[in-house]
Amino acid sequence: MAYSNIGFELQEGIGTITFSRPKALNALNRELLQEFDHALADIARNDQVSVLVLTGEGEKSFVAGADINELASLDPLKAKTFVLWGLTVINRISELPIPVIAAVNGFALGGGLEIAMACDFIYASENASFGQPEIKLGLIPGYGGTQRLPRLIGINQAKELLYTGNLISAAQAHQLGIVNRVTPPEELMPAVMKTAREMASKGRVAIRATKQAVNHGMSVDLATGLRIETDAFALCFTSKDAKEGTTAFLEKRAPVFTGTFTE
Ligand code: DAK
Repeated sequence: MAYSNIGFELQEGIGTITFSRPKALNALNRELLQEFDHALADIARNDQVSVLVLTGEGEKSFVAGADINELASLDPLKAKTFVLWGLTVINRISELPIPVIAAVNGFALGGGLEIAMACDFIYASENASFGQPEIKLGLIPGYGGTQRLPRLIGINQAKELLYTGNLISAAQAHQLGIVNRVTPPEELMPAVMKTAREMASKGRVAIRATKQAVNHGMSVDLATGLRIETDAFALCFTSKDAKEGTTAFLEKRAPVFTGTFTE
């Protein structure tokens, strides 16, 4: 599939998807979501991609939310179909077996913040801003904002952002725990790539097991979460990476992980 609303490149095992509708501040229209959906499905099947980075074209915006032109034309039935499909697309991010970093280079609003929150973590440039402004449109978030934001920053902080629709700066988002790291704009991608390379050098089976244990464990009680971790721990021993990692340590050399999800 040829893409015209996103870009994709793969270098040294690190895939980068760039949201690319700069005239609309990379707002999510149906076509962009279709392309994004397709790219995520491809990446899920591609053993060459060890880490995925999501970012926006230009210096102004990551994603300025759902395309308001399209939202304006919805009726209740279309709204439900559209939002369910969009949510499926965004859930693909958290379900990918590899780490996904959001490199937020500007506005991350509405669906943009929801995409970023579905990633494993967020790095942001100093000029980034964040918000769930749906309330100003007479709407509520449709792609997980009422659920992921309170889980990320706590119920009370989330309600204030959701009820006011106010935007917050990268520094405030960092303070609230939405963002892991804030950099000057020109240092954002180098910082993201450095972390991505560090993760790409690790065993992909162990990374996958970690992501599954954390994500599945967070939605259940602690005892169940600990059982999930136990099973994920045991799963690591089905891979040659566990042997390689422990042997390399004992032989005082760097490990070379080659395990795949399908071995
Ligand atoms: N959709 C469409 N076009 C957008 C857009 C958006 N979300 N955001 C910006 N643009 C367009 C502007 O219309 C403008 O286009 P032209 O006039 O040049 O043709 C261009 O991008 C540049 O924007 P501005 O001129 O406004 O630039 P400023 O720097 O002055 O302001 C801004 C930047 C990001 C503060 C402002 O553009 C803004 O407030 N944008 C809207 C942000 C927003 O409210 N986003 C939507 C969040 S709601 C659901 C499905 C999904 C959702 C909900 C329900 N169901 C199916 C039920 C999700 C909803 C959302 O994400």
